[in-house]
Amino acid sequence: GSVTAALPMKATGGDNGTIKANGVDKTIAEMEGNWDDFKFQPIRESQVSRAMTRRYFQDLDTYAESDIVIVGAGSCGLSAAYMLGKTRPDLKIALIESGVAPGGGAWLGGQLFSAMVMRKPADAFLRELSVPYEDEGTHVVVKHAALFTSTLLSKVLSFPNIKLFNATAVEDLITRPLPSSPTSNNNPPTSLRIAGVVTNWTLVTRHHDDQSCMDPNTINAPLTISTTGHDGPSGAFSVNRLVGMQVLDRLKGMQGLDMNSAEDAIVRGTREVVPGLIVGGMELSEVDGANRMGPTFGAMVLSGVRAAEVAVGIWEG
Ligand code: AHZ
Repeated sequence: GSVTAALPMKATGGDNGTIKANGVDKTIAEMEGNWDDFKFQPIRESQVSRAMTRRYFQDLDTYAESDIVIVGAGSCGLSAAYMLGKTRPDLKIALIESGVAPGGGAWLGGQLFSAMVMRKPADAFLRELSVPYEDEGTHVVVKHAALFTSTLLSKVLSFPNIKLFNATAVEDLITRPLPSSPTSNNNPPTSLRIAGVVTNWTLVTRHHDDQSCMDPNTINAPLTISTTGHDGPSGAFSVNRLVGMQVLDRLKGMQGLDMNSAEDAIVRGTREVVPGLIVGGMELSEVDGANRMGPTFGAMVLSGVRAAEVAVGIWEG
């Protein structure tokens, strides 16, 4: 039908759409005061279904081969996505978030309080996003963490080369043996590279115990950035999997809270932990035995910035 026909799809991802009025489109001011004979444009239900499913399945097709997969859309993952979306519009970036709502722990400060603290120099990232803050000398304060997270999220979602797949869990990693590490029938490779992720609807991932035969989907990508947070019901996913695969001996485990050492350690430690897998944010504290920092978010955003920089460096060889 004519309504669904005007959807340009590019190989690098969907088109961002348009918000240009065509001259006959009403303004809000024209609607105000005229509600008695108010009527929406007509629609057939199938048009709604097709508008959603066509785009989604096109995205699944497009991003089945991604350039970079980011696992976890918390403050670190979103910051990495923002930097990659901005600096490398030529790359296809899939952002996989197991929750319905992206943002991880960044919708509130600590103990359900609203304000978000960032120690300097992470205030540079707030200026980059044009998020207003109060300057308290060594640190800055955003009046509500949701202002930071929603602004970051809206910018990330606006990049044409980033697709967020939410309500989608990464439930395994795709691996390839490194040339120096041949497989035998009895032994797993001693070293391997990560070559993408295995995904499933989160609702399915949570029901593998009581439903069988619900196999996953996959995304191939030469680089994965894992930012799934510290250990918990679903955190530290990729690094725990590396231990399960005997690629890492063990995780040192996140240490107690020390803001001063914790934030520096996470930013400094952000790196490619095994070939093809960069780890950032609090997931890294589980690998390195770094302290936690609690409700101060500068290390999360700068770890995201650094993870993006590491990814671009590897990409460019
Ligand atoms: O839903 C998770 C969250 O949004 C998502 N995630 C976890 N496992 C996943 C999987 N597949 C897809 N298998 C998955 N998504 O990853 C996101 C992690 O966000 P986060 O805010 O927990 O992590 P972060 O490292 O960006 O920020 C952590 C901030 C801190 S510090 C801290 C402390 O010191 O106590 N606590 C938090 C929450």
